[in-house]
Amino acid sequence: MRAIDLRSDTVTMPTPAMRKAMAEAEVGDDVYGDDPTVNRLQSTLAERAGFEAGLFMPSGSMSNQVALATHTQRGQEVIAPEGAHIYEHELAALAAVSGLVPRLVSAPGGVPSVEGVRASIHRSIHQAPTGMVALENTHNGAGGTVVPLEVSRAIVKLAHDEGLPVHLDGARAFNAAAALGVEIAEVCAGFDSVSICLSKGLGAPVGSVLLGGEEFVGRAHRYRKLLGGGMRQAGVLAAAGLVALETMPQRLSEDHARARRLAEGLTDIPGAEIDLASVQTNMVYVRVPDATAFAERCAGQGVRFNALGPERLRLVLHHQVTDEDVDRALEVLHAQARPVASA
Ligand code: TLP
Repeated sequence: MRAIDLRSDTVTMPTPAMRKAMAEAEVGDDVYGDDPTVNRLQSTLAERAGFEAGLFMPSGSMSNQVALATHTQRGQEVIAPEGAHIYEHELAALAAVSGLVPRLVSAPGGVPSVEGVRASIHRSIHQAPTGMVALENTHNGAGGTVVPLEVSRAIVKLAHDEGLPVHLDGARAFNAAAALGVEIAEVCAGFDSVSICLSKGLGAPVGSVLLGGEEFVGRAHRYRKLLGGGMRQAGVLAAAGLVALETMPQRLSEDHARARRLAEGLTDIPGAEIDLASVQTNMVYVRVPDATAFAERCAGQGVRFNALGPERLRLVLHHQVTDEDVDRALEVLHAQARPVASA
């Protein structure tokens, strides 16, 4: 029986339309700016999201780190919400590559407060100066939660009033747009740069696009090269990204509906705790007593998901997971759950 893979939306395979577009892609040397398909991907997403320019990147991590490097100077602080991917999951690249220090702000449900950001801005001679603010929407570490637009707009305004640039890790910005029922440009409005991934819920095999103004993207180009991200005939990959942009955003709400059904079906598992309010897009986080052993038992029954800590599971929905898969996942998780030992 086919395994059901809920480890991440990064596990998705390219669709037949993507593979066809890849085979037929017109290409050139993108380090010289000569790849017409890469250029089309960059301008298509930039226009749709409301930016002057875009830069195709091999990964979301590189896209974020190039943005941080381009916006800041060494020795500065980056204000970010607790649990931010740029800090938790990018191997301290912000320190190793750009010489930055994170200043994490409390973010219940993935949403930092304007006051929290304001209180974290440093100007004193005794402290590392604040160089920029970074937000994440949806917020992966909080369960794929959506940052309300009024909050992100207020934080962007505060940062700009303070003369600070603001980057959005919008790896799943299309999921945020789908959950909010708005266009991607609204999620991105006001930010100085946004990184959008094509290889998560949108299903392309590789890539992310860093969006910003012409001048910013011009400078970002240098850091992409510095990090080894110049990709030559990358149109083969960009072609899949273009198909992803055309065909996938409109179906993300199906993943969100399946995530909700999965979450609701898991609430009665003995010993499991789910905060249904945090299930806003395509992720379900569950607290269980022995997460790793539980995940291993379920993997043995063909349902794969990640244990993120001793008591935390993450299950991620994506275009390869059907309604029947959700039913089967529910059966397996119920069957493999162990009753909590009574004291
Ligand atoms: N997230 C991955 C893992 O790294 C945790 C996942 O499975 O969710 N920003 C956000 C918000 C992300 O969730 C990710 C990937 C990235 C950036 C980095 O993207 P890649 O993997 O393309 O470098």
